Amino acid sequence: MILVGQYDSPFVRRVAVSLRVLGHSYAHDTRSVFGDFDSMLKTNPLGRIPSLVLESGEVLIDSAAILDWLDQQAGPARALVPPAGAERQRALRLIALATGVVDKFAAAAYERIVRPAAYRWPEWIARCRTQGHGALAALAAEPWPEGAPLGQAAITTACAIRYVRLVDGEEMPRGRYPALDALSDRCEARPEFEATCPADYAVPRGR
Ligand SMILES: N[C@@H](CCC(=O)N[C@@H](CS)C(=O)NCC(=O)O)C(=O)O
Repeated sequence: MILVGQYDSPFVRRVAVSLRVLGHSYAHDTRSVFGDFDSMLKTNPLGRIPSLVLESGEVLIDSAAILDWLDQQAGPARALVPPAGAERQRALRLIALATGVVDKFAAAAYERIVRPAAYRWPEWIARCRTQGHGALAALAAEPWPEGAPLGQAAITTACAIRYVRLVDGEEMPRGRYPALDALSDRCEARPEFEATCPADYAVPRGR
């Protein structure tokens, strides 16, 4: 299998961590969605990451669809999202909040970093951050028991926390959400997270 996309994308990273947790090995294709755009369009017509190229040559796109495939391969006993019932509903809610955190802080980051300064819209940045913090506060209010088996809700939330700290660190100093600090610390200490830790955020800068 080949995982396409760099680990500064939390969507790529949650797939990478899940592959490792489930015991898959993979090659890593680190083309950039910005620097290698034309080439990326040939892998995914949307020009987005992540994609997962299977041994058959089939290309799965979108992290949710890739993670669904991985859970199908793992079977209900090992799947990272519980297969049914209230536990599944809760996991899907937390995952929606965590991916929403990424969507909102990414929108704010693109506005602050990628868009040329003359076109930036401060009220939009503030609105995105407010929405992101709404979801972070909701995630922080959830129980994240130490010693619980690592599931997709924790993986995606930890990837989202690291991403916010990478792109908008002043918005999430340690201590603002102590429960999320603890979850992040536990996850980031695991080998699957250490091996996929993004060093930097690589997007083109506006002027
Ligand atoms: N819903 C998609 C979102 C993926 C996504 O937003 N990827 C970003 C990187 S974090 C991307 O490819 N951005 C480039 C673009 O959309 O032009 C998923 O879960 O895979």
